[in-house]
Amino acid sequence: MLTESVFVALGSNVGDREYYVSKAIELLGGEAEISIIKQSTMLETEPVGPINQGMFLNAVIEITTALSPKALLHVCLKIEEKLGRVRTKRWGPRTIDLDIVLFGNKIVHMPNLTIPHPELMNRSFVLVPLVEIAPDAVHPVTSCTAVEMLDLM
Ligand code: A4P
Ligand code: MG
Repeated sequence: MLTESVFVALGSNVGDREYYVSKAIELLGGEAEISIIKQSTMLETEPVGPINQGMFLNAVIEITTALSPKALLHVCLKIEEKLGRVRTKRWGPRTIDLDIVLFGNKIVHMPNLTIPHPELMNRSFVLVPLVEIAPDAVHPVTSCTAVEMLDLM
């Protein structure tokens, strides 16, 4: 049963960014218990954070899934690992980041998983594509919609 409406943010700033974002979406959709519902356009964004790095390509997708948050995180980490692997002897830089932004109205505080994503309200590179596909998506803690969160920035 596919019940929960979940939003996943994708970001890439290494290599063929468009390929990595598209491939990650394809791999998520290929999972038996995940259906892709909507996909935002890919936005080129300035890197946020302290490290001097290249421009990002960001997107947000809506999925439905029967997986638990923990099981979905496991799938995301598996896809990151698959796409992040450089075909040399050692691991290269991360090519794709998959963040679970919202998971229905669930609130999760586990050692390795926080939902809603703690930085959601501060990140236009997530809020802009989220507003594009789900302007009325609600943050279960603040009750703000995606549009309101973007307006508050
Ligand atoms: N984790 C906890 N909560 C979650 C969640 N809701 N979704 C844990 C996914 N993972 C979650 O490690 C992330 C770990 O966080 C996971 O193992 C999981 O157990 P990581 O992805 O290896 O580390 P990271 O991505 O380097 O760190 P972090 O803090 O997730 O970085 P961010 O916050 O993702 O920032 N600028 C632009 N323009 N666009 C970007 O996409 N991304 C970053 C990375 C920085 N600047 C950016 C962008
Ligand atoms: Mg991350």
